[in-house]
Amino acid sequence: MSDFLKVSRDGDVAIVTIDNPPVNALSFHVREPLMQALVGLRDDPTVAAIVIACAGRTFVAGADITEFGKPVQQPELRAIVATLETIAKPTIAAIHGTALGGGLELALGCHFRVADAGAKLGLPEVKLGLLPGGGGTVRLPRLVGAVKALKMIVSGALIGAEEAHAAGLVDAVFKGDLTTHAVNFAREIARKGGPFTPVRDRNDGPRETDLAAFDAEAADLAKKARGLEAPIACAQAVRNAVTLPFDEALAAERALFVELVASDQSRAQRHLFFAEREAAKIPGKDIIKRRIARIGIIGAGTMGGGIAMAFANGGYSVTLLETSQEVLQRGLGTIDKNYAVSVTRGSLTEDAKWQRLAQFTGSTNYADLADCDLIVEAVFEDMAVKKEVFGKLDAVAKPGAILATNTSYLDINEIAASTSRPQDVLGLHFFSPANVMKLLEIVRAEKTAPEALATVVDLARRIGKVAVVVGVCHGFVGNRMLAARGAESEALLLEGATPRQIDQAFTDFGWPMGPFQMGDLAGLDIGWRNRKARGQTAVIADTLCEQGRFGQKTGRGFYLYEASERTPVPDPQVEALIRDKAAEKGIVPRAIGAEEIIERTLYPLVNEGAKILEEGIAARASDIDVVWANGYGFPVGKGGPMFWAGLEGPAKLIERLDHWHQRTGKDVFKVAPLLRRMAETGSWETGG
Ligand code: T1G
Repeated sequence: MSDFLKVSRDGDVAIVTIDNPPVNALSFHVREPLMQALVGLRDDPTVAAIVIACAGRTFVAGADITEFGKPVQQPELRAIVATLETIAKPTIAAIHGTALGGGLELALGCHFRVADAGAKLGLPEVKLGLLPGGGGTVRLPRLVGAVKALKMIVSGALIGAEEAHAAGLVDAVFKGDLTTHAVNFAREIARKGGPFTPVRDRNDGPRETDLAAFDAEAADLAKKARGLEAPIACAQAVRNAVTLPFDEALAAERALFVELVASDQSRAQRHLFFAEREAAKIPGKDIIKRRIARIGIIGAGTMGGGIAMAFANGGYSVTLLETSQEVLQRGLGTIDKNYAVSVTRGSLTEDAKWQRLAQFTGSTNYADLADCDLIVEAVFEDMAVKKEVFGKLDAVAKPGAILATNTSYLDINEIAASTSRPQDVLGLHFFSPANVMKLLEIVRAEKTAPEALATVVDLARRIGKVAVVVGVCHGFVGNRMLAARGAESEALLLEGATPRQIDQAFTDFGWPMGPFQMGDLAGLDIGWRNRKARGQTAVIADTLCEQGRFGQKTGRGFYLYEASERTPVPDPQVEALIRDKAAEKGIVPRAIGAEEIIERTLYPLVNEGAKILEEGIAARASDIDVVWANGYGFPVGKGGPMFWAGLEGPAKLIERLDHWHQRTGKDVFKVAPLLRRMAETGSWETGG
């Protein structure tokens, strides 16, 4: 047949095996031989049934995303599915690993689907700013019902084989040799005889779709879209599936797909898809990774506890060390409570909770860390304290153990130099809550050994984190750029903007929340302590903190939190405080629009990113995008700050940054040479 597809026979059952590593994407070089094979087998009277399976670790994980935006090569997936539905003999998809996007759509073109017990199925196109373009929005509702299909397609979430079976998406679930099970299933079906109904003609879901309930569900999901077009299009396409004739709904799906695939949002989200995978690639060939089995965590506070949970959730045994039994028990108690919340929410079973808790060992003795392969320090953010801890670690840790610090700001070269093994020292900068946030900034210090780095990059993937390797500077990539983004926040307030106006400009841009609401959520006292440690001031935020207004945790910060602790209410007292401080500085307030707010916050963000690239603190512009999309809520529909700069127009950024530099003389507006070069070349390549 071809290098990417072979046809074999087991008696009168034909098995079409796709073999396109690493994830059997439906690239053109697969589609062409697949179409030929199906037509041939359809018309071969010696064939009683056809099984479609895949070699390697997964069934088809979708259309080939690298082909999007390029001229389409025929046959397309939907033509293959249409051909499948002309086959009278039974067709069976044998699903192992993942059946995603176009892969599930191919399977929906078959009369039957059987799955391995560990398989996952879904239509995650929405995460690429798309919708299923191979008939998934029209066929899936016919099997699982409109509301289930709506939830699956708008969220892009995957479901397991058992849930898929219960929902009517797969017809049987097997353990063991799936292809053999599928062939036996096919033979049995063929023996029983047809006719076999293609999914397009089935309606196994609830007879009548309660459109009012459907629309209410769709409206609810749309609220969470935050300006993303794909979720809305997905809901519309599924609604078409239950209100229009099949072929009309299919045509409507196509039109929506063509529109989305050409959109900036989808280009941005596809950029992030590949950027996340690129970020995990560190230079150097055949680096031997160290074996990691046991993890040690020093500090059972908010960060230490969350980090410990992240590793336990990844299946690792964890030794949690604290200075006293009392503090240790408090930390373990918080972990227990967090798992209990997950059980209550149904995202964890009671059994799983106890299994996780059994992976923890508490200690107050450094010697108990002697058998750990990786030790993460998460103690108070003070250099002297960190050095003392690393000194003790240096004495007890076994040779080859990786010693990591969770510092958010401090100089890791200095910490490493306080040990006899700087080659084993690096930063693992988790984001709070560490058991939830996906981003992990892995900080490579000057002497960090390549295999130590490669080991933790691999480990990050095993615990479900998105890793980005960064160099040492104050605040690394994320927090350093955050400081540049916030540099003008106070000035904007003093000159006339309100916290609500600035936050509104951010949420309109697509952020989950603006800087002032975020500050109140995280706690204004953290930034206050940092500024004091660095001898810096922020006249308004400092005054609020002096008044005990630390944000949500004290019921008031830049906003009031009376009714419910999470809903921010503008506080006239804060606005009066801002007016007073402005008057003290002789600043006359003026109207400030959203455009100016974005210029004075997000343009410096991009500019700082350019400086970070120039200094080699980040290896790729796309790494910076991954940091901001996974750690700081940068809208995925804009692809991250560096990708967004391309959409916004580097020339405009430079013109406005120059404007504000002249007006304020502030460094954050001083245009980085790389940004000027990017405006000429269109690329962030440093050429370094
Ligand atoms: N197309 C092209 N390359 C792909 C790919 C795809 N669909 N999926 C993965 N890769 C590459 C990836 O870039 C990486 O490359 C390597 O495979 C391993 O991936 C018409 C519109 C399947 C769960 O959204 O979610 O179908 O970096 O590192 O962690 O309706 O890959 O090694 O060079 O992620 O084991 C819908 C996307 C497409 C699923 C495996 N499908 N893939 O995870 O490996 S749109 C998806 C994944 C579509 C139709 C539409 C994951 C995975 P490299 P990996 P993994």
